[in-house]
Amino acid sequence: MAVGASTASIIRTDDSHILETSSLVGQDITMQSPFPDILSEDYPDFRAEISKNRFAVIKNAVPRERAIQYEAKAHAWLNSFEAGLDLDDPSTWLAENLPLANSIGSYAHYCVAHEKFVWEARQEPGVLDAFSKLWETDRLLVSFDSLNVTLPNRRDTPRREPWEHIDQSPLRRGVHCVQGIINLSPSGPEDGGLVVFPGSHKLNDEFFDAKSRTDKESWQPLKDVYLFGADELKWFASRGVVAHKVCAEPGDLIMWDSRTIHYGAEPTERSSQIRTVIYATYSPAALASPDQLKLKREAFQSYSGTSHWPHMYIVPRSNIPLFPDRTVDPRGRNEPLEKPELTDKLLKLGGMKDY
Ligand SMILES: O=C(O)CCC(=O)C(=O)O
Ligand SMILES: [Fe+2]
Repeated sequence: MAVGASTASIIRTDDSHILETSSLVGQDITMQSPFPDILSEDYPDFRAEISKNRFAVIKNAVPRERAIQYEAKAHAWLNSFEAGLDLDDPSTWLAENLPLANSIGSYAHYCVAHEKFVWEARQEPGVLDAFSKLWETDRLLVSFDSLNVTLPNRRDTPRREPWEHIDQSPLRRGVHCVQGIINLSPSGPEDGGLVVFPGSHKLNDEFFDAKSRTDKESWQPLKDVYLFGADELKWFASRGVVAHKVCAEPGDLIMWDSRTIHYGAEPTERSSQIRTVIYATYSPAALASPDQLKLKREAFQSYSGTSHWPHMYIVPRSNIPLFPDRTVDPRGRNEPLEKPELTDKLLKLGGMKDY
């Protein structure tokens, strides 16, 4: 696994994920899955569904009433920045009343990845059970990912266009990462939520193998994301791949294979539902290299978020974001509003304590 990755050095940046890979260009450095057989349609539970469709909704992984409490905490967090914001009054839903979002419209700065309620949601037994079952171990790491609170029909900003992508480097082959969304608000057909393209994962290898050499040179082993252009999507569409909006209720856990093309859809103009989700992905701790674990620990200690990945592709985010004109946001934070209780479980999931 990870042939060549150790020769590369990570340059830390804020929102961009740059890896120096000049020494890798031109080599055959595809990395096979450490778990080629992890998904099978023979399982008697949600794993069969993930195997077949590459996504699944695990109902009530979090009891509904606790999900509603996490949603309230998320909204209180959003309200902690500007007095002018009132989530019941859409006329106040303006950029100047909101913290800075990242490139996908979610909140990754201000130590939010280490807020108490986020850590509590990540330690929900039903969520841990699902990932433990999937990976056949309870020795897991969790991602330090972002919080998404999407306000529908914002008046000050156009609706985000679909941004179809996968969250696995084209150099990685097979299942390396299964992502999770802890869903805290209703997500019906018109509401904001995950859109997946079932079956797309089966076509990725063929698609990427056919790409030209110059395209391939831009791929990086620890840059686990690939954004598809309109023409590229046509290639998938002509092979029968179509979009599917995943619907879910508060407390449901959505899981999907990172090789499945997907994006987070904005609520349509017919929805008035605020979308609130926590991104949380888990993978076996044994897969983390010492270098990546070191980065993860540094991120933990500085309350930083990283990427969607728990054990690799650890890209620490600054907690003091920059405005578009590159000036520093004075609302930047060095610690969460409410610190989590550092339980044994939390420290292990966070990579701070060995199993
Ligand atoms: O917001 C979403 O539903 C999807 C976001 C996303 O692309 C991801 O978590 O990888
Ligand atoms: Fe994604």
